[in-house]
Amino acid sequence: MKLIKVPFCRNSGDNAGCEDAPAAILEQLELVYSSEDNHLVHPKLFRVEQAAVTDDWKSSKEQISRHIAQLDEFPIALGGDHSITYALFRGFCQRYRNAGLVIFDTHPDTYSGDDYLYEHGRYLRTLIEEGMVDPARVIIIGIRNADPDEIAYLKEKRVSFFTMRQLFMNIENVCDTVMEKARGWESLYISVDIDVLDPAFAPGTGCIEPGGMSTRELLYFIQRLKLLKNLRMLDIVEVNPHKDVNNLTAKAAAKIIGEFF
Ligand SMILES: [Mn+2]
Repeated sequence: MKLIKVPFCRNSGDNAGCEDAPAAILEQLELVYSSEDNHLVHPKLFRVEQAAVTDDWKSSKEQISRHIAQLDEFPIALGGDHSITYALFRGFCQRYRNAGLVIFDTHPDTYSGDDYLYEHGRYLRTLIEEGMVDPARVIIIGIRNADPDEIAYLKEKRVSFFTMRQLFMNIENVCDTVMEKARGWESLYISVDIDVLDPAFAPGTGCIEPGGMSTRELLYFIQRLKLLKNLRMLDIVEVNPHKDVNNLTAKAAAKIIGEFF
């Protein structure tokens, strides 16, 4: 397994400092001794690489895409803000065709403003608009407090999404539906925006939103989704160590990584 540090924060606005997350998450990973099915988690079992990012988005996105395109092992990418998923997924698509995305996120990230093409609040819309991903192969889980225009866009493009409220009513059913859909894709990419978690579990992120998932609920999804044979890559984004409390958020991210050993 490869852990790819992507210390890039495109918009310093609400989540400045999230470029420091890869180091913080790796530090917490040292304290994860096993996955919950009791597989050893140990530095000898993974390699850490860093994508050659700078302050410049244009060159950084090329570097990130190139880095992912040449990998031959299961990678977990550590952001950085959600804009990096644009570049990561683009590189991923050079290796795998007909890829689908399962995204855990509070927000749809389909903001319409043209000034924000690659921002973390719109990266998904740009992937769809550029034809990088078929919207029929996108599932978003955990939405709450979304801009109605963004929801309208999801509906127009027929993107599947599940709100927190739907999850609360029946998490098992939602997971069954997601599994059934995702297992039919040629390859699967999972993106975890840590703000999908309730701020009680993950306070260290830029856009906190009450009423989210517990770490336990996210683990439930991850432990089931990781069984899918077509799963090829995962990213974890929007962790911000500067806003964290007692490393809770970095620890949650590290625990998710630990499940892949
Ligand atoms: Mn996001």
